[in-house]
Amino acid sequence: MPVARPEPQEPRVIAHVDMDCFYVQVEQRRSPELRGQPTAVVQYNDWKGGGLIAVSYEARKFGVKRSMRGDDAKRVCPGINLVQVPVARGKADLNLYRSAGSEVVAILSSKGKCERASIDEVYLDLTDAAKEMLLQAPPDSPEQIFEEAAKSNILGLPSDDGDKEKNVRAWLCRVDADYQDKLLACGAIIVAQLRVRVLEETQFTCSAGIAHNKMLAKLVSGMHKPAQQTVVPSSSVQDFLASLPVKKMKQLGGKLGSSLQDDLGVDTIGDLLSFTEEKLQECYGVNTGTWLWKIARGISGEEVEDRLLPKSHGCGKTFPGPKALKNNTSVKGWLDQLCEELSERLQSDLNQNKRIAQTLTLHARASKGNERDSVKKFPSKSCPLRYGTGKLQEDAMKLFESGLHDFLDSQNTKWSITSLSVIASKIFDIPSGTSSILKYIKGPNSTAAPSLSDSSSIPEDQPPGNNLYVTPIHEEQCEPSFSEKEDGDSVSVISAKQYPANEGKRTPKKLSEVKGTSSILKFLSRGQSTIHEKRKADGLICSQGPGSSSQANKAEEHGRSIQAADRSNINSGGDQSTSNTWMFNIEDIDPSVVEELPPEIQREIQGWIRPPKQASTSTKRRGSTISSYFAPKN
Ligand code: TTP
Ligand code: CA
Ligand code: CA
Repeated sequence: MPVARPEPQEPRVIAHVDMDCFYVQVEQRRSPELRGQPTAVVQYNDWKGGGLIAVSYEARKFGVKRSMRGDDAKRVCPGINLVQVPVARGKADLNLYRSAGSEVVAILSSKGKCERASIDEVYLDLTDAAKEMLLQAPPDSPEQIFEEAAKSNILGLPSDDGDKEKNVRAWLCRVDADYQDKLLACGAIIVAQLRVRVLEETQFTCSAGIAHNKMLAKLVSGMHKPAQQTVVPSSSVQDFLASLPVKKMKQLGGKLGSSLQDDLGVDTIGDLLSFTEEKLQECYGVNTGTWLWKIARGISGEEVEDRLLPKSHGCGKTFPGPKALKNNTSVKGWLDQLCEELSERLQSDLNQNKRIAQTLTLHARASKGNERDSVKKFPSKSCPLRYGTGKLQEDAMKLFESGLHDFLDSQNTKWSITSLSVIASKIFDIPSGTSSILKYIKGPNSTAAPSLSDSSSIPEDQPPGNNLYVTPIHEEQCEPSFSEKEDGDSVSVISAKQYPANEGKRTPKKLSEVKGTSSILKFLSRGQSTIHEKRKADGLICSQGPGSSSQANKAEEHGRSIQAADRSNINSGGDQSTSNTWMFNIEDIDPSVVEELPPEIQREIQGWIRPPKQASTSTKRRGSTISSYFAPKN
């Protein structure tokens, strides 16, 4: 459910930038003869010419749409060029598009905080840059307004008369404008400059929305496409929202939006204005009620996160119709392929960005028996992520088996899988200054102390996830994230998607008997063997995805922990859902063990330890371990 965040007091300048027909532009840069031509990128699947996933604006004029198959596109636009997405391991390989997106991000992030929101879009917080422009070189002469800025679309200004550009130039330089509009004008100029730089340096065009918050910027960035930008002055917000259909808002696309329409007769965001905050809270709860009340007024306090990298990695594939997978061998074959790719991407994230993922989740779509659309969903399953292709493959298969077991509910019936995906999430930066810990990632046999850069390349059989004791215990909240998912047959980029996962909690254990100077290695590897022991005993430590939360899982969420994501930002509580955290159970750190560790490790660990919170009695509840909860039912 959406949550209202307080609107910052100071006016902000936020932009949302989205690339135009992105995959097509990437292909047109590779093959310049396609420029200006009706072109579409089709997914890897030759049935009826493949499904279209990106369509050039020239082709759109003929009525070609993303939902079409290649053959249908050719019927409405015989001259269309169809380009197939690159293929690797029998599925789409999006690396080309991903790195093209990174080129753009590198440019856009030069003017302020930048949040990569999907493969082809970002949010920018340009408040400081706009303030600086207003102080140093405010726009004061309409004639000198840079041309791209003068082409802006300003909501509320007449757009269809012949004087549009003149009006825009005048608006950008208004001396009588209030401070907020002046900042917005500077923001519009900065975004226009950035867009020109993107074009010059990458050959890609993009469109943008510029407003005082993320919500409004996102709502208008696609309003004038391609290669244009739209500005939302505060004075135009009410008119704009008055006619905006509720379903246009990302968070209202589903059940909440339908309930607003069906139960309250709300069709546009503006219609919400006739309800008091109390009434909305009564209908939808305190948080969602307040959030609805605020969006009706164009208020949104959501911050632009400082994040240039994706929040998770994922790859998947669909198996439509006759391609459905019907036995463990074929599932394993595909999971192996998907995990191989995931492993490569995790390793390169680790090498390039020094980031580690904590959680592996498996999602599948399935049907059983003769039911075409089984009522019961295949449950998503998660477990702590172990690095190394072999381990990912092994764990993914166990997650699948566990999910299938629950899905079949002890029925001995035929089943078929129509989509599979593996996601690595809860990615966090290895804290800077953690080189001493990293030396030990190499594993118990490694006594050498490699440099940070050496040790960042983790050997396949020494997963940092286990050695470093990653013990995720919290359910992920719904929050916007840039998660990438590849799918060979219907390639989709998941953004603002949640993968709730209650993770397995390690059994608390005494470590005081662990002696010797290599005790951290024992300490760490001991944890690993504990996981293996439990895996053996219980089949698998895993947790279940959406819709399967239980008292037992909730109890896990309240387990005592300390976060060691960042030594300068340690706490033992707070909102852990919004930060990428690396969690230790406090019980796992035995002071006598710490004293025996090499001094640099002692310093690090002692810096993390804080007095624990009073343990909640709920954590002691019987059967509260994820593993016992998910032990196969007989
Ligand atoms: P979008 O930004 O949704 O679309 P687009 O960039 O192609 O076109 P527009 O100018 O309207 O923004 O998606 C970005 C890329 O992500 C798109 O080029 C292809 C890929 N994509 C998929 O593969 N599957 C999908 O379902 C969607 C929506 C996008
Ligand atoms: Ca786009
Ligand atoms: Ca997009």
